[in-house]
Amino acid sequence: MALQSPIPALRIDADRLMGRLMDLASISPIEGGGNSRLALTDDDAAGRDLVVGWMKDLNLDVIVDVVGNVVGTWNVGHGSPVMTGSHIDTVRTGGKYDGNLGVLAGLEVIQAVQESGHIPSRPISVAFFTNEEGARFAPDMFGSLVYVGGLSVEEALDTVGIDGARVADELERIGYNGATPCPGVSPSSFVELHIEQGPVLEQIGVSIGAVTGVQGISWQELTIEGQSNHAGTTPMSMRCDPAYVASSIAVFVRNLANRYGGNQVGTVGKIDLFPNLINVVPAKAVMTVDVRNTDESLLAQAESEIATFIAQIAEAEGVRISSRTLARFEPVEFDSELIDLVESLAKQHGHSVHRMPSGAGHDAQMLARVCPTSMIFVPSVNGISHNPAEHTSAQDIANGANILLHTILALAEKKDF
Ligand code: HGY
Ligand code: MN
Ligand code: MN
Repeated sequence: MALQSPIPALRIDADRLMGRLMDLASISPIEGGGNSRLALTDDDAAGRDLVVGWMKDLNLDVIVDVVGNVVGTWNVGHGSPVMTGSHIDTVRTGGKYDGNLGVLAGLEVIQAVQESGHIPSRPISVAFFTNEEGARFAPDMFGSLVYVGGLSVEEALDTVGIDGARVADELERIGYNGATPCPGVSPSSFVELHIEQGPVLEQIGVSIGAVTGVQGISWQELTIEGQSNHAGTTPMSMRCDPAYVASSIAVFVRNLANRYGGNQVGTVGKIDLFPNLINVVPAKAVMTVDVRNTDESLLAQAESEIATFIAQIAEAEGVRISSRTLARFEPVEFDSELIDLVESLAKQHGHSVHRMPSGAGHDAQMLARVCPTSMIFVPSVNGISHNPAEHTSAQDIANGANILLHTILALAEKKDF
């Protein structure tokens, strides 16, 4: 029998949800209307404190685990909880909605159900996971990966960020070095509401994305060591120039992604030169390569081609290149029954709906390791994200939150997980 919401007429309080989104967005605002709350910074801590306060206002049982993941649970019914949530850390030039929407919509769902007087058959949890972005500490989906047992607590706590800070020290400094052990409680199911962060839904004029899975992700850091020298006196034939090599790798990655086509993407988002001066051939370059594909064999092939190019150009230019893997996650398929549920609820509510994979990484891809999981997407205006201009309309936000509401309510009545 297909899953159904027990109270289909219920709706979330859209104004209350928008109010909380704007309150959270008022913490560490940046020019252009976005946010900068890198994981485990004071700004992240301020956001955490605000959301934990809202969880406590709803009388949720709030736990903080050993890597700072926070889970608020409405302990009603029986059995393992239906869980929703996302993240509230942002990239340095983040928007208001990436991650924040999933956490605050989950909070709103619980409050709307509490106020309706309906008692779900299962507990309902809303979580925010530590360092989903991976921008300060790699890998991304860091906290949810530890939560599901995919990264050891010891390794996680010892992780050092791009600024030299250590995760354990930062957790302690901001007061989120919790006591609850990881791996955490496996929910009966997990569903995450998130902005699409891409152009697809807007371009096809569809309101809801029924997310089928997440593409594979490969992150590596390359350290390129050459010969620092004088920009004016050093003949071109004598140069071992890390900046030239880093730039060549960036061009190669771009051309490879265009050559593969399809879902292949490739990004060089970070190149640091040392000493980074106008009249010095650099001694060193440190750069990152992010390549992704929905097809694991193509992703592996891309990694192999890049490795071959790196070896060739290192030889030709006479530089030494070392590589460090920062993240490597294979593509994830979500649960077909949950995808069907999201799709049918969207149609029942009169929305157009489109099945699609996620180009961005999400905590849901980690929870999918331990329970049936899916995601709900809402459109991103102009497909913009990881940018202060990130925007999703209030109507799309309300649509997505109402589909999340009834997805959670239906899953809370499902006995045979
Ligand atoms: O990189 C990602 O896809 C995510 O935003 N962490
Ligand atoms: Mn996100
Ligand atoms: Mn993000």
